[in-house]
Amino acid sequence: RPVRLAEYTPFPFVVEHVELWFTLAGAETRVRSRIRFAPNPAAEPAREIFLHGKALALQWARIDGADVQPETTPKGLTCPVPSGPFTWEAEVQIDPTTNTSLDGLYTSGGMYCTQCEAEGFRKITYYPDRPDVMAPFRVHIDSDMPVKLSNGNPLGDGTWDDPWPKPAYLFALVAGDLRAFSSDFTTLSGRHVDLNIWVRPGDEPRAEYAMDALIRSMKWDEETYGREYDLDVFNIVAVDDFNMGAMENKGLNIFNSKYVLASPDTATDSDYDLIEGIIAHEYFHNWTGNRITCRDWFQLCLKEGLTVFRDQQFSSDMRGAAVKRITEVMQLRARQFREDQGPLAHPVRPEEYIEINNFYTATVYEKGAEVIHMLKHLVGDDGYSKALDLYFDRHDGDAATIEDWLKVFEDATGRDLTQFSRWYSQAGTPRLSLTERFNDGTLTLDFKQETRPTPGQPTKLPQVIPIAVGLIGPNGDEVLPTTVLEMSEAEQSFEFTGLSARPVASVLRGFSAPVVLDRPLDNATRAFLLAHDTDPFNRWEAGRVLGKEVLTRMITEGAAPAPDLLTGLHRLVADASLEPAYRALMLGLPSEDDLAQTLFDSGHVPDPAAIHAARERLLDAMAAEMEPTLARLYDEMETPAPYSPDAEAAGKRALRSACLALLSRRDGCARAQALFAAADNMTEEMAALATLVRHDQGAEAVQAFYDKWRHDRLVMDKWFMLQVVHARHEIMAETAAALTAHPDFDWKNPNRFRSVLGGMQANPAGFHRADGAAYRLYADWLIKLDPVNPQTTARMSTAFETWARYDADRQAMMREQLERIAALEGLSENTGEMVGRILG
Ligand code: DPP
Ligand code: ZN
Repeated sequence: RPVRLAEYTPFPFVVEHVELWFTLAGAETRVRSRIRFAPNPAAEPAREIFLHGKALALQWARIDGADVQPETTPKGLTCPVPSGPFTWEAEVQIDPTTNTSLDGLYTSGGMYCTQCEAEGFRKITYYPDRPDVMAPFRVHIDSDMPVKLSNGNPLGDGTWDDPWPKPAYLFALVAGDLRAFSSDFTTLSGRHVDLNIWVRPGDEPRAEYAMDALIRSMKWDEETYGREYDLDVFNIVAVDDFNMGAMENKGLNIFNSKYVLASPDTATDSDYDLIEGIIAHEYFHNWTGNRITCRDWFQLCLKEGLTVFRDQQFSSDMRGAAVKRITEVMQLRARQFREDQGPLAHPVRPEEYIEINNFYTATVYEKGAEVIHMLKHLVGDDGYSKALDLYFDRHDGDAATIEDWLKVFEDATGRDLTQFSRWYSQAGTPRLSLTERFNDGTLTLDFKQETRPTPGQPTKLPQVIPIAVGLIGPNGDEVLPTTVLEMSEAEQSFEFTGLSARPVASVLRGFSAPVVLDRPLDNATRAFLLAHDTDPFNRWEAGRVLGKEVLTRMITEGAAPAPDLLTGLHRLVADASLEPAYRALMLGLPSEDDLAQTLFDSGHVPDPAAIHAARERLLDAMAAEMEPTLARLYDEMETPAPYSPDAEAAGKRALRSACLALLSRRDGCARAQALFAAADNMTEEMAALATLVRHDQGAEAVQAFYDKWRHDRLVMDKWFMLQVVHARHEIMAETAAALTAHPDFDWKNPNRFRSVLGGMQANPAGFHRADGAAYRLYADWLIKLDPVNPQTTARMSTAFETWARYDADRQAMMREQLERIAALEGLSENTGEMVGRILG
């Protein structure tokens, strides 16, 4: 039975204080609790209490010191209670050593750690495990582990006190043989904060970059949002077995070690970039998520959309706005548009769920951030600042809602956001179509918006769409700088008058709204924008759209690669006035998955092998057209030793790697062989290895890489993934199958599992091979993982969400696998819900 937003009721009690005693004793771990409850004045009075609890062996329970015998079920317990305040005490036994779900308290590589979001705390003790119940916690840890950590400030001897009321999902505990990489920070108002990143002995030097990112995040949040840290210590722990990227537990963030540990020889530029962004994200949650949390899980985007938006602003300040925006949009299209256009489409604020863990989605996170991006466009920078100040002022300490969030914008700016709020309730990506007219010095843009039906939402209402537009004159000069048009009707026209010649409009600059723009333009006009658009995002976008159109014609009409595209890209790549990172992005083509969706949208049945082949032909043509330039850039973009992860150096390496990939189509992989032998950093070592594998020249390098790195888990994840992603599509399934039989394929570790299975998804022509071999292999592994780790299984099932795009044979084969999974006895609710929704 689903949980519904409409059925929200407040909890009848408030929790005044929680005290927990942990005795960490392997399979016989004990948790004793003492919880002070009082009636909630904002709720109907209740004579009994319901506490969540899952897989707990209750030893005893008392209310106000007297033994009670609550009624227990697999989901929790119910117990009669006095009419006034009362103290609940209980002791449970749990077994973290066999907890492979990585949810609740579990062990990883000999250490104890927790993951409580969304509903893991109920596997630790009986408690009202819902985000609107907030309380201060004191925690005592009894264990022979040398390091014992929990939330808040240390009182010594394994005791921790967190004065800030928090929901149970922010609880954390860690105990293990750990070492700290330490530093400190003094806040604006003079609070001294000890900073520690806890890692396994020997890994300390690999935490240096994460610490640097943390300090920059703390400073940035003070300068940009006026938000200071509020405890005496901030701890981060790196854990090898983790379902998510990281978790923002109050004062004790827990991270997947992949997003903490980095050294030049083991981490790529993209790893450094991710570490910086995720450290910032979790830190920023301290205000947007922890101090102000969510009333219920339907409001997840309240904290996630906003925190993603904040970490994007931070990364943009650290690494350059244009490149950052382009990569955000690429991600959004790859994950969120794909979700929004398929059977899993759901609103940014969903209205029902069976398993909330299935809603940590690109829609809640990335589209949630885009909605804030639009809000900021609509109310301006000042309006946004005022609204955020009001939000922190008004809601500090609250478990808030999207209504609260929108209200601060209305109160701070005087704007009515009633229609805007549809962005939170309507699923689906709006399609914006544009036609243009020019008459007597007036340019008219006629827009239409349409959102197709999504599951449970057959009809859609018009949304408010901020459309940033600029006009470029025939000589390439900007005749109108960026202005934001506000579209709110289904069809709406905008006029620009007094123009002496017909300009070219640059539309949806900076990707001002998460929509699909459908604008018929000839190649020459697109090439003009590619050469002259003054908005760097749209300049890149012009190349992207042109690339998509050229590829579509190559696939559907057998056309040749268009010279407009080749010469346009060549000119840009050679333009030394543009940042290398930007030029590297220009060399990227639309992904195979993106092309499949585009073909489907225009009424074609996508053929994954044909898409792959067309893309290969276009890449060959690019390499042929640009060879001398690429060869020159390959040499010029070499970065001096020692390696530095900064954005400028990373940008050069990105351009160099892009050149390498194209040049290998001309030079028989000579450069890749040389680079693989000489590289002193993981970025280039991986770039070279990927190129070799792609050209079937990787066997020796793959073995050499293995011999060199087999001791390093994080590097081995890359080794597994790379071989699958870059395998020839004809043999991808066999490659993946062989890797899953490798002795180092520790499939219970989510990172390792994702390296092979995620790699399969990233090789669409291989995944959709006509004989269905990859579908079967993939489903076999989901079936194997589900009883062990339902959360990761459910998330990985999205590989099949695009089944409806394909031909009848592929559809039938994918559905057969989905039905095979759905029919399993004992299938988890997590996977059951996902598979059910995907099947429709
Ligand atoms: N740890 C996840 C995140 O930070 C869930 N809160 O987004
Ligand atoms: Zn988050």
